[in-house]
Parts: sequence; C-alpha cells; structure tokens
Amino acid sequence: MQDALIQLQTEALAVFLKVKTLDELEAARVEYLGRKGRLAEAMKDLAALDADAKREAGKIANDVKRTIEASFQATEARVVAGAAAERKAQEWLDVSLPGIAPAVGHLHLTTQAIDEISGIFAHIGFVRSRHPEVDWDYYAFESLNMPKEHPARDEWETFFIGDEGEVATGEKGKIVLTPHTSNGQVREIEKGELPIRMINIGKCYRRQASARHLPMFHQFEGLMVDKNVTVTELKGVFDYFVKRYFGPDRATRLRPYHFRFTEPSFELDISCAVCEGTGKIENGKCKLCKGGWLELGGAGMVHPNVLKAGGLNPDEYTGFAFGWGVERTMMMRSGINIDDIRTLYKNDLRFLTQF
Ligand code: FA5
Repeated sequence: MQDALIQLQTEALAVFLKVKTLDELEAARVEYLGRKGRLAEAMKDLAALDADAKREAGKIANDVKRTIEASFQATEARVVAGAAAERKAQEWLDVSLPGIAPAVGHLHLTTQAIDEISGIFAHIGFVRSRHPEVDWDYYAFESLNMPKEHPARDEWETFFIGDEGEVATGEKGKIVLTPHTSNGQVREIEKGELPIRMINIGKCYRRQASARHLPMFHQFEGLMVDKNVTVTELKGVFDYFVKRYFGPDRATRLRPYHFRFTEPSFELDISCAVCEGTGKIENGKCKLCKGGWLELGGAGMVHPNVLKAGGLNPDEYTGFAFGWGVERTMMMRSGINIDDIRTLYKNDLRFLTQF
C-alpha cells in the first residue's frame, strides 16, 4: 500500500512537471486529485487494513495528497505566468513607431456630380425628391402621353420585371425598371403641392450597352409647375445651370425636338469649350462638337395631357420639364477623356483614384 502511494506520488509529480497548458493541468488534476481520481481510488484500499496499518498508511496517504496538491499549485502558477508572458510578448506594441495611414477613399465621381447638381438647383428653390426606380409602366409611359402599344415607347429600350417569362403586372400596369426619371413627373404632380420645383435624380435602366451607353445610368429630372410658367423660365433655369456647372462663358440654345410628354419639346445645347462655340479650330473643324454646339439633353413644356394625368387643369397651370444624363453631363464638363462610358463603373482603382 505504502509503496503504491509513493509510486503514485512519483508518477503524479513527473506528470505535473511536463504540463504546459491550462487544459493539460486540468486533465492531470482530474486524473490524480479528482473525486474519482487515482489518489481517491488508492484511499479506498485503506478501509481493508487493520487499525495500525490504516493509521500508518493514512498518514502517508495524507502526505502524498499534500505533496501532489502542492505540485498542482506550483504547476498552476507556472502555467498561468507562462501564458501571461506569452500574451504580453504577442500583444507588445511599440507606440513610438510611425503609424500606418489607412487608405482613405472618396465618393464615386457620379455621386460627387449628383451632390453638386442638386446643390446648384437647391439655390433656385428646386427640392430634391425621390421617386421609384422600379415602377408601373403607367408612370413611365402612359401618364406621359404614351398609351399602351404606342411606338414612341420603343425608344426607351425598357426592362420589364417578370417571373419565369411572364411580365409582372400590378395596380397600374406592367412593372418596369424605370428607363427615365420622367416617371417622377406625374407622381410629383399627384402630390398636389403647388407650385412644384422638383429635382429628381435617380437610376435609369435601358437595354443598351456600348461605348456611349450604359445599361444602368443616372438622370436628373427637373420639373417646374405653376401658373404662368413659360419657355422663358425654362431657358433661364437652363442658362443658370450651365453657367454654374460649366462656367460663365458657356452659351446655351434650344433646338426644336419631339417628346410625347412635352409640347413644344427641345434639345438643349451648350457652346463647345474647345472651339468657343465657333465650330472651328486653327487647322480645321472642331472634332468635339457639331458646329460649335454640344447636346446636353431633352426638355420642353409639360404636355397638357400630363398635367391632366396628375389632376391639374392645363388652362390654369403650365410647367416645364427637363431630363439629362448625369454621367454624360459630368463627362462633358470634366473633359474626362475615356473612350468608353462603361469605364466609370468598372471599379478600376487606377481610374477612380484620379478624381
Ligand atoms: C429622356 O429620357 C427624357 N425623359 C428626357 C426629358 C425629360 C425630355 C423631361 C423632356 C422632358 P433621352 O432618352 O434623350 O430622354 O435621355 C436623356 C439623357 O439621358 C440623354 O441625353 C443622355 O444624357 C442620357 N442617357 C440616355 N440613355 C443613356 C444610356 N444608355 N447611358 C447613358 N446615358 C444615357
């Protein structure tokens, strides 16, 4: 019995000496000092001894227990101190070293342009509004004087939302990804808060992809509706915007055009900065423009049928609207010289970090 106890002690001390982690320590404690551990097992054998032998062996057993417990405590102190030292070494930080500057990004150039454009219109009282980018074709076409099946709709190369080949329909017709921000016109008029000075900037989608076309792009749509609004106000707002955004030397002109939802309709041109509106450069024709003018976008006086669709009496109210592409407008000003408009959205940092 005594030999067995001494043997157990020798073994336990050797095991504790080898312990390196808290997990190993716990396993060794359970093995030797646990309620069902080796020492507890050995103590059970005491019961079978006679009184003298029991007293003698009991004394030895208590000594062995104290020795193993002392070894456990010393090991625990050693392992805890070792773990702390290791953590300290790992977490050590030289605060005197120069820092690593995090890479700071910036807003995408389209977002910068949107902020600037809305700021310019805010100065003349145009309030930024938001209208759905997924909408019923009623707002994208029908309310804009383009009845169902009207061929004018074709120009908008529209994406329809569908489910397994079936075009989804709702309360007000088929569901489309808005091909222009003009869907906001009747939605804004329907609010019934007059006069209206709205600037609606949003994403538009068309089934187009080329060096000059993006399948997803942005437009900014202006709408002014009040009593006695005329083409003069349209021209004034256009002039104001062009001088603020492109510079005080740029001239503007309206060119007759056709849209179903404006009457009369115009294309708006601005004078070319390269040839200063002359169409000529030193050794010939200006390559950037057509005869001194660059096309910015469409506009016109809101068609009476559109005012009616929004619940207004066209004999009482008039208005103008315009809708221009953010990306094209921004590229025209900055002179960003890219041969493919899709470069804007390729997420190539070599391009984006330049702006
Ligand atoms: C329209 O979308 C009319 N809703 C504009 C309008 C509004 C007219 C209000 C009258 C009154 P248009 O299809 O021409 O018109 O598009 C307007 C502008 O959006 C274009 O001049 C161009 O700058 C931009 N744009 C059109 N399609 C694309 C495209 N796929 N990628 C990039 N820009 C585009």
